[in-house]
Amino acid sequence: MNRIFSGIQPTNQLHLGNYLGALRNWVRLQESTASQPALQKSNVSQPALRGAENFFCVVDLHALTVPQDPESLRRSTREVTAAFIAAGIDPERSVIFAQSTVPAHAELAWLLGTLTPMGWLNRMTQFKEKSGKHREDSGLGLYSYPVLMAADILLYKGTHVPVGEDQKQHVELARDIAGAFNRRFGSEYFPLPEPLIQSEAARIMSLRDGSKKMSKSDESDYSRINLTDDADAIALKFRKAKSDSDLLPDNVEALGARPEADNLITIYAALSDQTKAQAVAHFAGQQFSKLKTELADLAVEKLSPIGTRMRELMSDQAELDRLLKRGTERAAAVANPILRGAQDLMGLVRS
Ligand code: AQP
Repeated sequence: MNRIFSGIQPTNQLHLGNYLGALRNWVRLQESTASQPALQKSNVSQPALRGAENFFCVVDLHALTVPQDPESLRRSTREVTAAFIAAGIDPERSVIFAQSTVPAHAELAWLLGTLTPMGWLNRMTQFKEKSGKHREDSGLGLYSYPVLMAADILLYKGTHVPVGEDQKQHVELARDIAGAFNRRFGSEYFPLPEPLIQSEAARIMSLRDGSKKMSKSDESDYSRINLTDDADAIALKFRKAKSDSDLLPDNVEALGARPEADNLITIYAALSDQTKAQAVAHFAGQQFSKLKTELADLAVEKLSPIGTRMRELMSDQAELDRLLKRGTERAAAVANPILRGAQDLMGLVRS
């Protein structure tokens, strides 16, 4: 049985990078379990995932690896749930839940942590980036984040993990940990999960600095387009986006030396479902301002319905909580027997 697992941290509002790098792809994968053409549209070159089960998780335990205000975390958890649904994840066809409501995630993470050499974790670039100069003061949770992520995936015997380019290293670590478990306990218990990375829009960059990833935790709100931004905010942010003074090039290779132009062309191509080469051809020889204007119009057209639906969903917290609870029950029904199987293999006595 193929199982798709992915998650997003409720660390702040979701942005265009989360949408193009993750959410939109999840929706297409969800559709692909019923129809093959949608999968092809996602640029994911995988055999049919028909019949796969989808688990989409609000990974609140991961969010806690950096300091969170409790009230903001609660709000973001519901807001991210609303974003999943508003973007097109159907809570009936896919399982949507909050990570901390299925305690087996934390339990399996402990078990897997006992098998994970520190040398593997020392190689993780996200820890290096997030801990920065304060490595010694960083929490253990930030360091062991990839082990929890491995547990998230393996707890469902996940086979496919749609993520942006930035998370590929963590999925590869999950494969290594699954392999270590299987070798140690003499069984092919966990499948080796595969990252599903779409080729275009895998890494959307900050609007203020084309060398930095668009991120929820960037101090500047002008660095990202939030899914709840209104038309004026979207237009203003694209207008203020960093640019250069040259005309736009007529070939994709020339974008290599122009990170900001590359980023905006990538976003335009992704939102208009074109290849980058098609988008480049469309703007060849034009001013940067033309790209910004067309991009703003396109982004408003694609994102406004999502923002509107999110606001509607957020106005009925009881219904959101009901949907999350239902997701928790469905997730736990799959996760708990898999955790018990791992405990048995490891020799733990269960009452
Ligand atoms: N800029 C991006 N471009 C493409 N994909 C992205 N993703 C995140 N940023 C981009 C993808 O979104 C999914 C969820 O990511 P996450 O929120 O769990 O963690 P993150 O990658 O650390 O995202 P942020 O926005 O940078 O959050 P903070 O600032 O809280 O760390 C993943 O599939 C990711 O690849």
